[in-house]
Amino acid sequence: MNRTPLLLALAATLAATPASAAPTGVTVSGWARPTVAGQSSGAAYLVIRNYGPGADRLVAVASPAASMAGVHRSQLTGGVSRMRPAGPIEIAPGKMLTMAPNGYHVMLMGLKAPLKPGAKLPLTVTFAKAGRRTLQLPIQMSAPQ
Ligand SMILES: [Cu+2]
Repeated sequence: MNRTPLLLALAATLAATPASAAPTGVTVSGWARPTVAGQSSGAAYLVIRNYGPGADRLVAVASPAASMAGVHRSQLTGGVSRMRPAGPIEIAPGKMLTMAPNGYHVMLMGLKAPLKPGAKLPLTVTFAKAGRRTLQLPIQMSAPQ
């Protein structure tokens, strides 16, 4: 098991903040891709870190900006990219899940308005143990650096 990237990230966080503010449990960030007028679906990508002592599971996503949202996984099959519902995703303790184009993504269906670059996408993410988090994801062309 390779824990180095997470440990480095954790060490950087510990250096920057008092020990009492060190992350525990699950942290979530992410971004969403802009869409154009007339585009009814879009995608958002989450970065989930599990600092807790036990595994947790991403069980649901929802957004007031779309009539339906769900986690999908894209996979190349015979040179063709297909996506299907991912089902609950388990994040083991000490692990990080990074969603990205052509992999796991949050599929937004029935967008009520275009996702404009520079605006925010409200998204609620539910974990089996950590419970519900409400995020305001930046809308931009590519993942934050
Ligand atoms: Cu999808």
